[in-house]
Amino acid sequence: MKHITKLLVGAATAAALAAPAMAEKWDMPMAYSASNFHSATGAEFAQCVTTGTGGDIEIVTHPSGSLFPGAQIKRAIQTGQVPIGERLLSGHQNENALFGFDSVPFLATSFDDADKLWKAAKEPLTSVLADQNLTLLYSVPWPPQGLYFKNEVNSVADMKGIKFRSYNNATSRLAELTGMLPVTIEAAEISQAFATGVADSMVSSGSTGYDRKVWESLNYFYEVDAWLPRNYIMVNSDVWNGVSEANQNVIRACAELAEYAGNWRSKEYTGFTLQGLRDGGMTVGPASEQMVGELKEIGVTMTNEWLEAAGADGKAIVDNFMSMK
Ligand code: PCA
Repeated sequence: MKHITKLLVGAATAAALAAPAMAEKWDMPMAYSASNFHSATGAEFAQCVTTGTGGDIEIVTHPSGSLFPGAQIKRAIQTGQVPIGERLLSGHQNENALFGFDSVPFLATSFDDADKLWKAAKEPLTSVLADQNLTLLYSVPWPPQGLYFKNEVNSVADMKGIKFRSYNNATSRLAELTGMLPVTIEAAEISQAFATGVADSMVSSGSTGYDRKVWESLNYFYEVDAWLPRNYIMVNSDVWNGVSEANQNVIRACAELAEYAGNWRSKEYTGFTLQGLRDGGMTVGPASEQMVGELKEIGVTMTNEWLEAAGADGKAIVDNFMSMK
């Protein structure tokens, strides 16, 4: 925190001494509902930047996929259609397997381990993004992923033939390996998908089920703690390079605060939203031993597949992570 205070004070002084710059407005697309903790963290980050830069840069967040749906946000930033935005990078695993490091089943299953895995992955991921004209600002994990179903499920055999909502390659692969039928749907669209029977299950956090009131269609949430995927806030690098050093320092400091606050919120939101699912009428609890055992076997297959796809860089992340445990 000392580091942040120093940065903020230094930056504010520099901003006050500098000649007045042209005020810029940065639209920031975000894919998840306005009430979600990622969106709340993003709104605070935006306010921090707007205030900290003395209005030189005003960031305006657009949650719920209202400006761009999730799948289009990364490209929109890369091509300069928007200067900044938030994206679940594992949604782009087909571009580069490294983007899927946070969705490898049972590699990191707690907030502590997700934090260590992030420390191991941050540098290589930053450089992959830099090659794509993207500057990484901060990243916040979702709560642990569990399985949602309409009907009771106690084993992988019970999952056969169920229509499954996926949100990235890893979740589609999980569906295939459990005999389910994957269909990719953005979080913003899932309430309708479940209501109309396009899907009857998904893997996600209690948070997304709570945000989208899935108890209106689904009845069971099994805590599996399979992984904690992350959202990332990124800026177009050309835009970033045009920002004064003083304002870059302010933005970096706001990002550091946002990452800290977002982590904290994610933890708090875990228990709160699981209780919200219960209050909505869902049965919430740990998965059966049999189901966990079978899912872990599938996890081994998926880990090997990911390591093969991600090559030496992927192995280095996992080795680095293991050395911190
Ligand atoms: N919610 C997002 C991604 C992970 C999560 O917990 C979703 O379901 O789309």
